[in-house]
Amino acid sequence: MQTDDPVSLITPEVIEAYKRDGVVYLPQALNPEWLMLIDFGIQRILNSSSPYIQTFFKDLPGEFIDCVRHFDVTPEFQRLLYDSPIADMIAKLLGSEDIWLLFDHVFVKEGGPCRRTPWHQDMPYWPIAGEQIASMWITLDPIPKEECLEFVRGSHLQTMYDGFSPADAAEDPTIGFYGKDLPRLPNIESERDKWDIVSFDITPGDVVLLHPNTLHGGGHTTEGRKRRTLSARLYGEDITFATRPDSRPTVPLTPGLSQHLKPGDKLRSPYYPRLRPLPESQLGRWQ
Ligand SMILES: O=C(O)CCC(=O)C(=O)O
Repeated sequence: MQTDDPVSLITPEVIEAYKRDGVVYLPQALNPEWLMLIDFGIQRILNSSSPYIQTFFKDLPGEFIDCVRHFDVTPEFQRLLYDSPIADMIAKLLGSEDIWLLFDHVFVKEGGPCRRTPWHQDMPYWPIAGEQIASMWITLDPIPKEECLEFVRGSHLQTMYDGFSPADAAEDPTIGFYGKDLPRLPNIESERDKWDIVSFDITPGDVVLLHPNTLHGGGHTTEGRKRRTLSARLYGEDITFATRPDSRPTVPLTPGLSQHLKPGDKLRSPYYPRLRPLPESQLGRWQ
């Protein structure tokens, strides 16, 4: 049963565990209203002709669909991210009264067995630096821990590696995204016992708070299983613009970013809407 006050789940112990482990599992944090909005939002995106949808592993019966940043065109996600407890939970977790949305990220695995999401960190793909950042990983379907996202505890405090290259992932999941300046990913899957890997049995309503420098990889899905996930990436006051190796664009595509910001500037852009305190523009709609 869900709590009436999800923000109260962010206890001092949870804040401490997030800082130490870079990952925290919170059972039954979100009620069915918010899950329904995510479901409708995902359906809207998948039924659209958005250029920000990609399908990986096209050679397999199961599809792995990745959808980046649909907030502006998905009213369900607007209501979810402005009105649900998500922003308040992350504000408390990060100790920042000001909270912005970096982007919404949807992952769908369905239609048959689907390969693992390769081990990676998110931080190398994003043009940011700072501490006050978290993703809330919310899956709509019940899944056993073997098919859940898996995490290397404490790895957010260690090396930032290159990302994996989606086009090469089936051949070798350690081939670099940028291919320069950052160390190549270790092959975690081939030496799992050397890493402190955790994952969780998921019941709808459960969420995982994930630091984007934590190494994580998604379990495969088996026949008949479907996994629909929203990762909401939110950040606080101390996050600044940072550059990455110049061989590939960062995620999400943000027109004007390097024209308006220099490395070290606070990350402020119309592409990253403020969620807390609720912006004047949102209050204005109610007057
Ligand atoms: O759900 C997955 O398989 C991948 C999720 C992921 O990489 C993320 O949320 O950052």
